[in-house]
Amino acid sequence: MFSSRRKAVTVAAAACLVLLAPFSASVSAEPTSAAQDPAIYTVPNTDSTSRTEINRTGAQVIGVRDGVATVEATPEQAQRLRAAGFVIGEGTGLGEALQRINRGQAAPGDFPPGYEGYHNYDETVAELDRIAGAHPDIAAKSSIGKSVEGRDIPVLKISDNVGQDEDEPEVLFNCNQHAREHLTTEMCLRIADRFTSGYASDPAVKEAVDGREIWVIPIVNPDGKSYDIESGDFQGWRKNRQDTTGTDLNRNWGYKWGCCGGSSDDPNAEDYRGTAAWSAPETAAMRDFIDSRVVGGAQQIKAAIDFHTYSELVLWPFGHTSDDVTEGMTQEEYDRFARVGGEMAQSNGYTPQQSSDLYVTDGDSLDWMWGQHKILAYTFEMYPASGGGLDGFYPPADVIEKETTRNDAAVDILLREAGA
Ligand code: 0X9
Ligand code: CA
Ligand code: CA
Ligand code: ZN
Repeated sequence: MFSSRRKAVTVAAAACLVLLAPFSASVSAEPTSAAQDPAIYTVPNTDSTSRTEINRTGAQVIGVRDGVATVEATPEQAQRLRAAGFVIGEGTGLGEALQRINRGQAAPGDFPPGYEGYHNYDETVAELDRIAGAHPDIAAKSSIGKSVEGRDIPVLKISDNVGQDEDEPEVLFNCNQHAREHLTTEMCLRIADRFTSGYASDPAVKEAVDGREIWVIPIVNPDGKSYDIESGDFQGWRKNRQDTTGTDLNRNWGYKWGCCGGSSDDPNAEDYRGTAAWSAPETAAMRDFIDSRVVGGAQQIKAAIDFHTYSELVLWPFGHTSDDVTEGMTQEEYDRFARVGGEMAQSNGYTPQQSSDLYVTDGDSLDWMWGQHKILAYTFEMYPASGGGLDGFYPPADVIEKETTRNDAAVDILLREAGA
């Protein structure tokens, strides 16, 4: 979708202006690629119903703060939004938004200046190897499968007697389903580091590691992550790298896949659900891994967090319906989600809500983890609370420590709750 962006950078913003104010446009442009170049819009006074409606036009809500939605849309999608009655203003070309962030080129495949503290794919793998090497009794690295382009999707297991499958509640933390949400990889690495380096000295860490089997998957979407930084400049990429347009991994999970207008069948849409449930090898690998944790008929993984950015939210299922109580969710179960979600949000200052309160989705990870396996599964939308567009996906590296340690207490709450 963004393949021709670099050429279209200056044209994108102009194209939006042309739509609204034809007389002010005096642009010498390369009109070919500008026609479908996406832009970022601000939509005030939204609620979950209108945000779902926005996503149904093919546009994508990428952040919400106090009802103000940040929306990514092509000019065509923007016209559909206007036709549906949304007042959306001019928009900022995605290329322009990225240009503001991309102040300096990095070496290809590396994070650019100001972002060096982030780990790319190779650095993440190396960090997991380092941790497993330094703490062989409590940490072990393996792979849950391969991406479209053949990269391993690494997983770190942390527990006492790590080589044995003990009868301890298991907890899953996974990150970076969406390519550009790089802060989440750092969140998973923080968890991996904290529960290993703290084991000898911190009694609370030791208790958690001894009493649980913790699985950490820092990069669910290694191809997308790598593509996003491959040129040395951020690409604003979200999906995986299947069939050039990519599939939105968080619409490709198999519980009521494509059921409810919460994903798109258009390969160019940011929430493209793929050709079938599990058509992406990355989600299929996640499914196979989680299915493999059924031992003696009982799912061993009791709780999970799928980390995303951004908006500072704690979300729980279901996403496919705005009903609290429905097939697969009793009032009692819903109340537990809300109670634990509220407690975690209290600890990190995020806003707790049902995921469909953000907007309706189908085929996301939460719905399958709970719907299929009764895993107490949450999605965290991390820092920032609002981002003014694509910037929200690219906070500089100096926020990493603060914004990942901010979730330590929430992680501890979930680990506790996995034993309840
Ligand atoms: O749309 C998503 O997949 C998640 N947000 S993001 O901005 N990181 O893309 C939210 C998924 C949670 N589910 C629902 N909101 N229903
Ligand atoms: Ca153990
Ligand atoms: Ca076990
Ligand atoms: Zn996401």
